[in-house]
Amino acid sequence: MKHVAAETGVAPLFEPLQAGALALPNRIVMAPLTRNRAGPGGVPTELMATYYRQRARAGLIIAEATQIRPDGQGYLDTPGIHSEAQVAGWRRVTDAVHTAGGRMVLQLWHVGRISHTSLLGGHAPVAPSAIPAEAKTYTAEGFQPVSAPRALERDEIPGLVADFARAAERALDAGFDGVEIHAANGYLLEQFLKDGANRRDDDYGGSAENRMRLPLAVTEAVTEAVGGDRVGIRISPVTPANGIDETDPQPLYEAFIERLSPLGLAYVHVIEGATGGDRDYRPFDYAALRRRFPGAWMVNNRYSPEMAAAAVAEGQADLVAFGRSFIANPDLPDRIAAGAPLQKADSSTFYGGGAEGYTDYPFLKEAEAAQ
Ligand code: 8OZ
Repeated sequence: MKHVAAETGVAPLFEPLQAGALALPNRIVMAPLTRNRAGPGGVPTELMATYYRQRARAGLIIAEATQIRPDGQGYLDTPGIHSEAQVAGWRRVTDAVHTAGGRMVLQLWHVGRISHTSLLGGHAPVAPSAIPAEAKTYTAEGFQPVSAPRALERDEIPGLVADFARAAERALDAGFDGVEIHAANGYLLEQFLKDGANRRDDDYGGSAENRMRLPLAVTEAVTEAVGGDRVGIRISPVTPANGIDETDPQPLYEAFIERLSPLGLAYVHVIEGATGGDRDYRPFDYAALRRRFPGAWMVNNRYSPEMAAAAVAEGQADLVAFGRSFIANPDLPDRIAAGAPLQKADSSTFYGGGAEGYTDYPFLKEAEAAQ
């Protein structure tokens, strides 16, 4: 396949890379994708094991966002990593992926204010400040506006940090090769970072230094728990996802990356522009972030294979995460190597349901055989 890749100009995507402790055979990463197919109690299912096993040809699989504790859940049927049953369920998934030759990290998630009382035993979501988001979430009653949050008390913060670290330990117990901290897309850690959601007047709000304090404490605790070389972090400096906003993202994120750099992280994963939307949503100098980070640099948001190969060849990125293309093409790296056409993802089956639109996208060989 190597010679075909060279002909199509995508060869840079098939150079191996050591990212911290993660030995990656190619640069094509499966992005974390919420699919709302966990079983009762947020336990990963056999069907999820099949779905991820099918995608084991990725250089790295980032498992879907997974709540670190019950109040970190914001949508129906998302998986957790806080109960023994969830750990056992994930163990079946990681075994399946490893047996198929893959590598997989778990995305550690707390939604903060992006939740609904019906998912939280009647309680209000927790957030840096009691400011409701202009956003909807998916509940047993369908899409609903998120519930008004309450501000976390200062003395609740150490427990939150410890719960992230414990979730990271559980992820390794469940067989994951590492973890990715979800600090993007308007969820809890980004709510602390960005001034549109954080109006705290203690040492976790106000200045950029103060707003970075919780995300940094979480990253340090997770790093202490499992080793920085097994930790990545996902950021989205300018996204408006889930009603989030920041007045001055450039200096905030430059300072954040400078503070992350000494922790020896395996990678930083950046969503460029508006999540799932306009890459040029707001001007931002991503290269200025990259210059400040010594580890692997992963980019995401609507990359075609050709754009991805150019980004790697020109040194703008080490790794490229693909979302929609990995939903619709389980063997995406093989298709890219062969220059084969990509199947299109059906958005009506993204969230919830069963095997349809989940484990039934054909592999290249099946697609050819069917013609
Ligand atoms: C789509 C639907 C629900 C959650 C994110 C975890 O945006 C998500 C998510 C995406 O990071």
